[in-house]
Amino acid sequence: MPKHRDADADGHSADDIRWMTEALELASHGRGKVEPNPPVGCVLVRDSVCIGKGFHQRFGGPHAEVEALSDCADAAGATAYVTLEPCCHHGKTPPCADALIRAGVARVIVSVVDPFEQVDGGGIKRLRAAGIEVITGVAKQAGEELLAAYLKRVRTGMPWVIAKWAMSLDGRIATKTGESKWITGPAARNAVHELRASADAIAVCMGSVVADNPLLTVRLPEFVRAQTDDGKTTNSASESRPLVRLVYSRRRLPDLNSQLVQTASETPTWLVAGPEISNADLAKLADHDVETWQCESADPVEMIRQSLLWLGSNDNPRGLAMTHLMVEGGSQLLGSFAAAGQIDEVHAFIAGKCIGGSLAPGPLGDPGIENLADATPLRISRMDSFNNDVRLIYRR
Ligand code: AOF
Ligand code: ZN
Repeated sequence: MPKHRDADADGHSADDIRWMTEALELASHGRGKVEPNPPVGCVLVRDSVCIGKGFHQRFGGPHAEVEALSDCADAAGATAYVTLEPCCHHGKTPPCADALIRAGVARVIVSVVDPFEQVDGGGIKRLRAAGIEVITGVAKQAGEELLAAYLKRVRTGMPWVIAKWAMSLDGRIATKTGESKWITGPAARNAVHELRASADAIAVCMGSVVADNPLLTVRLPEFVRAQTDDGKTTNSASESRPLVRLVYSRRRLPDLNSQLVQTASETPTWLVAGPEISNADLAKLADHDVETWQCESADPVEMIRQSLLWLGSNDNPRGLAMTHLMVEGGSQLLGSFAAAGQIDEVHAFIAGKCIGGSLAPGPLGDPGIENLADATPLRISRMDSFNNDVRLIYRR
């Protein structure tokens, strides 16, 4: 087949890439609302004109293809640009592949093939069997970038891990006396609350709980206003998916008077406990509505691996797999996540201050790496500034 004039390296036409880019933009509006489902967008095109578009808007709601088909009177002969392979299973909604076949579309262009075991190429097969032309891998890199968290969970059973830290220009997260409030300014801290609002859980270690007695809630005006029917304030962008506060504790337990334990009846608070912690101590926390999960291993790397499998499964206390875990610290916990090879994305906030001193800590604690060749390569994905602070987002 001759390559299109403005084709990409895989031979996909510039038009196909342009419409898929639009579908990806639409899909991104579902981020934070559809999880653990993937954000998906769909654009219907005939004679180079968009005749319908839609995206998966909320967990349990209609899929992108169905939204787009209901946005147009007649899709016969059209090309459907879908960011993820159309599904072929009866889940919460009937198969999208069947809906596209019934609507009489002529071509389906897909960015990413769905690795979900109930789909996994089956949607494409069904479309082709119905005589529809299917092309896959269009704008694949951008598609995989948008679906990164979904793809990780489906392939490994674990949520995508975002490590967040705030540091001085010279890479310290506190002074040598431990003072860390505040390194960055209010605008940067607001961005942290926005990030929290789109995550499933925020993880901290016991060191942070003891040092800071944190509340770990989302404090943004729109969330403070969002009250549930029983008068409680919500802690997330999604009421069905309230933000969970997750404490990693190998030996020490949080004080029953800490802010976290005292508010556990209102805001979900879970504890990943090491094997040495007694059942009696765990029961005391359970009496305060803290959900506890004990790991069989005391090895920090193994604790992280096993806890991620627990969080990413439907067997966690929420009964719904997590896709985005944010790790806020301390440096010991971040060091263990790094050692486990489980930091997928870094949000580093950098302030215009220098701290200095060999005893002032950096963001990642032990064990660290010995050789630079062992560092996990991360790619810059975004740069923002908040007054005099900057945020760098790097991804695996
Ligand atoms: C599509 N279009 O817009 C989405 C798809 O829980 P359910 O029934 O909504 O099914 C979730 C699965 O459906 C999810 O794992 C993925 O395979 C697919 N999501 N498929 O054709 C969409 N969101
Ligand atoms: Zn579907």
